[in-house]
Amino acid sequence: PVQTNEAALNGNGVQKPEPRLNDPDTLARQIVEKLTYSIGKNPASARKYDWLRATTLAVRDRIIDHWFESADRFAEEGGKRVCYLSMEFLIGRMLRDAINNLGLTEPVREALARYGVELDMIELLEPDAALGNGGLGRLAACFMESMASTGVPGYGYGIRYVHGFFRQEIADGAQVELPENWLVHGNPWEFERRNASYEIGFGGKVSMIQEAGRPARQVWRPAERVLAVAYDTPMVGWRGRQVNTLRLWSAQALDPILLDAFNSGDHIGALVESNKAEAITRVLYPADSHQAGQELRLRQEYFFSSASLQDIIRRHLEENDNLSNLADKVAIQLNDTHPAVSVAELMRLLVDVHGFGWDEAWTITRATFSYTNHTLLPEALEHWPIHLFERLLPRQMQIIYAINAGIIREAAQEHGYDDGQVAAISLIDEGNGRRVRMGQLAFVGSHAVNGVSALHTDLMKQTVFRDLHELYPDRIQNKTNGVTPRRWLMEANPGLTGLITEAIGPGFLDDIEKIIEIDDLADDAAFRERFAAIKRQNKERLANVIGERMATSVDPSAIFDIQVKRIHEYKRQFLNIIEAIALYDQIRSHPERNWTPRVKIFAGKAAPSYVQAKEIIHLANDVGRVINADPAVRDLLKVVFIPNYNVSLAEIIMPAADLSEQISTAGLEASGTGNMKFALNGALTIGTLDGANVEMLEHVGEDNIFIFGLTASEVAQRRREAHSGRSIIDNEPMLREALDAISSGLFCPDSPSRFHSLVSNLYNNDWWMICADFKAYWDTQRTLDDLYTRQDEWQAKAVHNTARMGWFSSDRSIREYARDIWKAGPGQAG
Ligand code: KOT
Repeated sequence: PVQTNEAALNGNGVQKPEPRLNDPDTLARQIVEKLTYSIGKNPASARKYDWLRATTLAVRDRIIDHWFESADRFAEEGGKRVCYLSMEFLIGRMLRDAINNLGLTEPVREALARYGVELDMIELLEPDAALGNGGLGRLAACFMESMASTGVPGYGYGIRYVHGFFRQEIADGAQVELPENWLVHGNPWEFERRNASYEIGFGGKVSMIQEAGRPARQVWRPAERVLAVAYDTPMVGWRGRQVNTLRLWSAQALDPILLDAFNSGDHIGALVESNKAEAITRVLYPADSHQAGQELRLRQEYFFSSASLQDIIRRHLEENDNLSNLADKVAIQLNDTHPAVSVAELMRLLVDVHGFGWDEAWTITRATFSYTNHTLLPEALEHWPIHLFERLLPRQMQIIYAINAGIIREAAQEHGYDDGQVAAISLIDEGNGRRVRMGQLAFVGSHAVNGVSALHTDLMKQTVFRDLHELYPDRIQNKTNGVTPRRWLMEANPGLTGLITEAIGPGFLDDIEKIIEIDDLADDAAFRERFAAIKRQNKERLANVIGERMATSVDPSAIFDIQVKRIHEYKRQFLNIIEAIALYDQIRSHPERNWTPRVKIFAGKAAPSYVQAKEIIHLANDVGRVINADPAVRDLLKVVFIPNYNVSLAEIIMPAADLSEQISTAGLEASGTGNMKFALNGALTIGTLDGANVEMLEHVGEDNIFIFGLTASEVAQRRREAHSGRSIIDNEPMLREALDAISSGLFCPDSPSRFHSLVSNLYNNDWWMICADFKAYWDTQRTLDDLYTRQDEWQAKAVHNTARMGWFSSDRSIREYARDIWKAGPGQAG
């Protein structure tokens, strides 16, 4: 019999593993143990990929210890939990983040070095988990990390897409989309939880039933049912103090092989059902800031909302007698309207399944939910055709009508609303073919609604939610976005992190706002030089990536002027390209002038169906090909488009920028978060008064940020006046010549008319104010050229940027949500 050590037995008589030590010897031993017994290789025969897997498994063991401790602590404390419902989590690679937060970076590096394996090299082999499109999904990932780091018991709920965001290649200058396959080699970070699975219904009928001695109630009998199966991924907080859970749902057929069909020889028929079910979680929709109106998308939204709510309710009932205190124990945050059907689904579960009266259920629902809006763009606001909604979710549709009737009754009886005012707040848009407005549903079903920057929140009150804001004036509040300093400073920029640690000690690692202590060092020439030397190294690293991936050489002493983000007309990559062409033209016309060398770097994906965005990508590539090959510019200007922008590429790009382009048409970028990552890493910003740029200006000071262009209210004014670009172009020779160059086919001799519609849109309309803002943008760029020649001044401003960006940490955002909206987490009564 196996000898058990008394001291190692816990209360249940179950043997507990020895605590794992974190020295290089122990780590080396355990990594080799994983290599041997989990992977079946010995150190001599192991390939790089085997070492990655073995290291991941050894690190994972330590995470699991902390994970159980956190779960036990939450259960013991009985405090309020936060559930973050998001269709997207753009996590990126996980190993470096986990190792960093556990404080294992150096010991693991040393352990692997003993076998001649480089940690930095094997980290690159991990697939980049791209379960999101851009800003909204990356914010969810930063929030998960910050909840674990600030002690909030946070649970992420989302979808386990088999195929994440598509891979982008550039062929002859154009975007090509290829399927992404992050799970092909398995995923060591996830744990399938077969015991946490729920039935999700679609379609069918609703009927009233009357049982003896009970009130009549509605019963939904779905025509189709699929199974949602949970996969859990641990999310490690700073210093491993807390490990939270990201629970992603995967769709499976209830009966994977319908035995009847199979036995009768209909193999194909048997598999159709399971294919249809599994299609729900097969692929991430790649449309950012544009509603994907397909039925499958609505199925995805309901699927993960219902599974998450059933899970939340089940856990609540394991710990409580009934659901009447749900809102005291759980806060549910809706990340945009993608999970907004949850409002109707929770009502259904409370009323139809758990027997609550309507009014009490509504009180519980509103107290439980809160909703974050991430865009004001009309084309991105979700509104589902009633006929589709009704066919797929008949009972939820009835509930939405009933919620609407209640809101309208209140508005008419208590506030004297007339028909026009009622139509404005209604959950049903009667205008174009009757649709359910998901933003309105999320708003009325929540006790708090927030925007993601101060400007965006103000504009929400004035535009999309003007009428609901009038009816419920206390509901909207601001929560400015933030980014996690662990991934975006410590891990992406170890050089800068080391310098700051030497200068002010490690306190800023636990409280990033202490980074302000380097502010005075902007006046210290020796410090500035070291700061600049680190920037130089990071630029060399990026220059190497550009050289390897694209066979283009760029000079790290030039200004690295970078715009990386989704490609969208409102983000105005086109304005940046036009400026590059104008500069090209000026350099050729005035070779005698003292031009400051510049490398313009672009990266980002276009939605596959977004024609103009794809043309902009094509233009950037075509322009780069011509300019980079022209000996007349003598390396004074390069234009580079790096393919396949993702989180891992961002980690190399952010630390390497001198200049960050945040040039959206004012009023249209809800917040931006790339702007924060760049500035934290010491880039200066050229930007409009839009989104969080406004607050960055307040924090870094007007001498340290370069603001140009129309304000949001000026943009709105011009749009009302039916502004067009023609007269501006006629009076601005540099702009006209740049546009003429594009139209002439200079950059696309193979297909000279390729960009005609892009250019003619500027003449006829200029909806995005590219012509209107061109001159101010050009002038500001030339000011920056000049400043760059005075390196002392430039670097002092760069230091001020890093020093003053601490407030833009997602730890600060999360603490505000916890205090003002969730009433959960450290220091809250909950
Ligand atoms: C996409 C579809 C519908 C509704 C909203 C979106 C959306 C908005 N996706 N990403 N965003 C961005 O979210 C970021 C995080 O709040 C913001 O910083 C950024 O400005 C939004 O564009």
